[in-house]
Amino acid sequence: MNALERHRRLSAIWASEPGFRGWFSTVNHNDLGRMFLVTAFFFFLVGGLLAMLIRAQLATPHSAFAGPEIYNQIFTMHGVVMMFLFAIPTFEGLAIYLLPKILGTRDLAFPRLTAYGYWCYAFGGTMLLVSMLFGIAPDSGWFMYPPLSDAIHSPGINTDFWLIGITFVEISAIAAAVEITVSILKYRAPGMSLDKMPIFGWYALITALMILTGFPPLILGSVLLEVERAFGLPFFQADMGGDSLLWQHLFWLFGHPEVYIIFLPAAGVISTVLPVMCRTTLLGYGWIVAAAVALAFLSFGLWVHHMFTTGIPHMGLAFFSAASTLVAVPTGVQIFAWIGTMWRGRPELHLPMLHILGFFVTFVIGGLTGVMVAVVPFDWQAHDTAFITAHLHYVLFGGFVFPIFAGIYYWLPHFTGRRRFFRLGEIAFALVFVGFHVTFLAMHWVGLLGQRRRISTYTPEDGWTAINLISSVGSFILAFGIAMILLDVLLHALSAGRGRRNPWKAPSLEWAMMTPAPAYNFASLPHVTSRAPLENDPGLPLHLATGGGYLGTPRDGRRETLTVDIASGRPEMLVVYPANTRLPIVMAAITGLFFLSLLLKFYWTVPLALVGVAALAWRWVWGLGMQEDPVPQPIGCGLEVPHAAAVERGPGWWGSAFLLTANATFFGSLLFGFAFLWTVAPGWPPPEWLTPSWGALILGLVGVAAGSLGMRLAMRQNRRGAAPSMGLALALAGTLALAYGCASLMLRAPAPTEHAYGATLLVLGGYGLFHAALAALMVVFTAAQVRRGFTSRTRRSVFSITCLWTDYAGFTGSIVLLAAHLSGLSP
Ligand code: HEM
Ligand SMILES: [Cu+2]
Repeated sequence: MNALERHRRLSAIWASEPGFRGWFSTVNHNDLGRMFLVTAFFFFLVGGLLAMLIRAQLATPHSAFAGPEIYNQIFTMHGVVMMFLFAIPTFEGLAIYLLPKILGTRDLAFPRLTAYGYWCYAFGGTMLLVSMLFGIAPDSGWFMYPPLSDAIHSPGINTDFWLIGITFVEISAIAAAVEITVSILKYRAPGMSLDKMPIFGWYALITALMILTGFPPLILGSVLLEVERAFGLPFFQADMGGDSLLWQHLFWLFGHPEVYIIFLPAAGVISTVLPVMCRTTLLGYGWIVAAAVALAFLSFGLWVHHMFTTGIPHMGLAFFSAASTLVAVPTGVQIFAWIGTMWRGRPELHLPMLHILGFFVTFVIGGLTGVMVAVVPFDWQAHDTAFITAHLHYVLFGGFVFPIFAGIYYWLPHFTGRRRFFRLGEIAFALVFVGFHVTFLAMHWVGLLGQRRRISTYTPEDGWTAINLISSVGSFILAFGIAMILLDVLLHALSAGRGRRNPWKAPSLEWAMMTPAPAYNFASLPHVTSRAPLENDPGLPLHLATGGGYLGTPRDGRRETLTVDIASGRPEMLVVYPANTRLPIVMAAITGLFFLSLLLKFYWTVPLALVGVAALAWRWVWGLGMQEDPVPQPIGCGLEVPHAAAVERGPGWWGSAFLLTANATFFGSLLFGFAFLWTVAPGWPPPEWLTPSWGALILGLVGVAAGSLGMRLAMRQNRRGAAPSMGLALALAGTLALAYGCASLMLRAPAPTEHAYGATLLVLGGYGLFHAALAALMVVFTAAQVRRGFTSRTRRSVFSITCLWTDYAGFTGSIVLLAAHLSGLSP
C-alpha cells in the first residue's frame, strides 16, 4: 500500500460526516478542538464588548450610559464570560486539538466524552448569553457572595442563571480534565516515557489534575446556594446556623487554583514556543516540571488571601500571607528558566515571540503587584479598589491572553496549512500592548486614589476624571488591536497561500503530519526515543506516512490506536474508538433540559431528564460490549498487544478513577462545609439533633460490606469461569440497603429549612443515596452484560469498573452515615 492509498483508506475510516451536519455527530478531536477554540474566541469577543461598555461607562463622571442595575450585570457578565466561557475553554480546546498530536497518537481517550463536553459548554454558555439578552443576567459580581446573592437580597432569576449555567458549563471542564489526564497518562506514542514527554504535556496534565480537584468546591457551593435559594435550606444564613463565609471559602478554594489553571497552560505554550523562537532547547526541563507541580500544590493553600478583610484570626493571616509570597518562588524558577533559554539561544522576533515578550513585561508587573497585595496591611487598603482590578488583569491578560496569542500565531500554520503574508499582526500587537498598559496602569493609580471597583459612577470632585478617561482611551486602542488580530487571522485562514510543513523547524511531533491535520493524525504511530523526535530524525514524517510505524495497516474499518504503560511508554493495549454518533449532543441536550427545569422551576421535568440521561448513558456504554473474546493483535514492528476489552484496567477504569477523584474532592468539600458550620457558624448548636436510628445505621453499614464483598465475589466467580450471579445479587442487595440507610437519614433530618444542621444532613444523605442508587444501577448493568454474553474470563473489565463505583459508594456512604449519627449522639 503506498502513502496515498493509506491516506485514502484512513481518511475514509476517520472522516466526520461532510458539511455542517458533521458538527453534530463528530467525535474527532481535530473538529472538536477547533470548535472549542472558535466558540471560546467568540466568548472572548463578547467579554471584550462588555469590557468596552464598562470603560465607556467609567470614562466620565456622572455617566448616564448605564444605570447601576445594568452596570452590575455588565461587569458581572464580563468577569463570568472571561473566566468561565473564554479562559478555561480555550485551554480545553487547545489541549483537545494539540495533545494527541504532540503525544504521537490518533485521538484522545474518550472521543464521545469530548463531544459531550463541548455541547455542555455550548448549551450552558448559550443559557448565560440568553439571560443577558433579556436583561436578567447575573449581577452580584463574578464571585457571587451571599448574602448579596441569596434569595432575600437577589430575589430575581439572575443569580440562578449563574449558579445553574456555570454548573452546566463546569461539566465540560470536568469531562475535559478526565479526558486529558487519561490521555496523557495512557495514550502516548510507544517509547515516550514520561521524561520524554513534551513539556506542554506536563503542563496540561497538572492543569487537568487541578481542574479535577479545584472545580468541585465551586460546584458544591453552587449546588448549596441554589438549593438554599430554591428550597430555603439555610446554608449561608447566619441567623439559622449557616454562614455566608462558607461560600467565600468554597469559592476561593476553587478561585485561587483557577488562576493557576488559567496560567499553567499558558506557561506550557511559552515553554513550547520560546525555545523554537530562540533556536535552542528548553533550559531546565526537570526544574520547570518540578516548579509547575509545586505551584499546583501551593495554590491549594492560598485561598484565604482573598479573604484578608473578613476578620479571620491573626495566625491565619500570617500563614496565608507567607504562603502567598512563597508562590513567587516556583513562578520565579519558570521565569528564570525562560530567560536562560533566551540567553542561550538566538531569539528571532517572529510574531509569536513578540507576544511572549508582551507576556514577560506584563506578567512580571502583575506578579509584583501580587506580592504587594499578599502583604496584609497593604491589602486592607487596596482591597476592592481598582488597584485589584488592575492587578488581576496584569496577571490574567499578561499570563493568559498574550501567551495564547503567541500560541495561536505559532500553531496557525498547523491549523490552516497556510503561510502568513500580511504584516498586520505586528501592528496589532503594538496596539494591544500599548492599549493594555495605558488602560490598566492607569487603574492602579485611581485605585490608590480610592476608586472602588464595581461602582457605576463617580463625581468630578473625586478627582479621578482624567485618569479614567486615559484608561478608557487605552481600552479602545486595545480593542482596536484585538479587532486587527481577528482580521489578520481570518485573512490568513481564508486567503493565504499554502505553506511549508513545519515552518518554524520545531522538534515536536505535531509537525510530523500533513497540515491541516488529517482526521487520523498519523498514518502510522511513531516510536519515540527522545524529547525532540523531529530534530533527531528529519525523515520521520515520510517514515510515518509510508506506514513504517505502528498500526500502519488500516483494518476492518476500525479507528485504532495504542495505549502505553504510564511511566515507561511500553505499548500496552490496542484501543478501538467508537465512530461518529449524535449520542453526545442528544445527551447534552437532555442534560440541558435538567438544568433548565431547575432554572425555571419546572420540577416535574427534572426526574424525566434524569431518567433520560441515565438511559442514554446506559446505551453509551452498552455499545462497547463484545460477544467474542478478542485475540492479541499485531500492531506492526513485530509486536502484539492485547485488546483493551481483555484487560483488567481498560480505559474505562482509568476514566472512572479520575472522575471519582473529582467526586471525592466534592465529597471532601461537603464534609469541610459540615465541619466548618459546626465549629465556626454563629447559630450552633442546633435546636434539635438527629435521633439516631440504629436499625438504619446498621443496615446501611452491613449494606456497604455486602456491596463490596459481593462485587469481589462476582469477580472471583467470573475469573473461575462460573456465572457471577451470587456475587452480583449480594452486591445489589448491599447497595440497596445502603440506599435505604441514606434515604432514612434524609427523612429523619431535623427541620432542614429551619437550621443548617438539618439542611446539611439532608444534603449528605442525598449524596449517599445518589451514589448508592448509581452503584445499584451499575450492578444491574453488569448483570445485563453477563446475560447478554458480553463478559467472559477474558472480557472482565466491566467488573472492575463496577467494583470501583460500589466501593466508592460504600466508602462515602459509610462516612455519611457515621458522621450523621455521631453528631446525633454529641449533646
Ligand atoms: C479585553 C480587555 C479587558 C478590559 C478592557 C477589561 C476591563 C475590565 C474592567 C474595567 C473591570 C472592572 C469593572 C468594575 O470593577 O467596575 C473588569 C473586571 C474584571 N475582568 Fe476584565 N477586562 C479585560 C479583559 C479581561 C480578561 C481577559 C479577563 C480574564 C481572563 C478579565 C477578567 C475580569 C474579572 C474576573 C473582573 C472582575 C469582575 C467582577 O468584579 O465581578 N478581564 N475588567
Ligand atoms: Cu489568589
